[in-house]
Amino acid sequence: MKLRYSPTSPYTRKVTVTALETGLHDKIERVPTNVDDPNNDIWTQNPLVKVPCLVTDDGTPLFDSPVICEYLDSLSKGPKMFPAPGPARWTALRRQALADGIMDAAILRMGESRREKNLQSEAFLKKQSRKMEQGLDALEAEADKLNGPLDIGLISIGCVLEYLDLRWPGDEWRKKRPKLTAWQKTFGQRPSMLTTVPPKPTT
Ligand SMILES: N[C@@H](CCC(=O)N[C@@H](CS)C(=O)NCC(=O)O)C(=O)O
Repeated sequence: MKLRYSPTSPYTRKVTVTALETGLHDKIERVPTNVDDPNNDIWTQNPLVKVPCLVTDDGTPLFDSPVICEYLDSLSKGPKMFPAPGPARWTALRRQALADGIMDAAILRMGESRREKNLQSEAFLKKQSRKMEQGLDALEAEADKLNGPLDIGLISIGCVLEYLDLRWPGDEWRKKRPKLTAWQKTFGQRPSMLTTVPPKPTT
């Protein structure tokens, strides 16, 4: 399998952590991918031209991160990151959606904040910032319960929190969120998290 990725993508990190936790990491060749290069294969493999994109051994491209993670999970002969149908599965999928939604808002906000000042929409920036804050508040509210067996919900939360440290350190998400802070401190010590710490961004 080949994984098209960019080094700071939090969605890619979800996939890599899932691969490590399910024991599949060695089966994946990693291909750094510049989505802005129209000659890059990503343009034919993912019509949305986004990473991560996993090309399976039979050449099928899979996207986006929830689909790739569930595909890897289906191959896992060891631990499973997607619980069987039932309440635990819905909880894990909801948490994944919440964490991914915070990533989406953080990325949209970053794109907007990089436009020339006179083109930026203050209302749009505030809207994305509010989504991030509300998402984090929701995570703080259930931080006491983030202690079950490892699953895709917890992986996604761990990845989004460290992505905010990378891209929005000035937001200081830990302020007023002591339970989530404590949870992340422990979760971030997992070998799969420690070995996937993203490089300092250059853009
Ligand atoms: N929902 C997608 C989001 C993927 C995504 O937004 N990836 C970013 C990199 S972090 C990307 O490739 N952006 C390029 C673009 O939007 O043109 C997923 O979960 O994989």
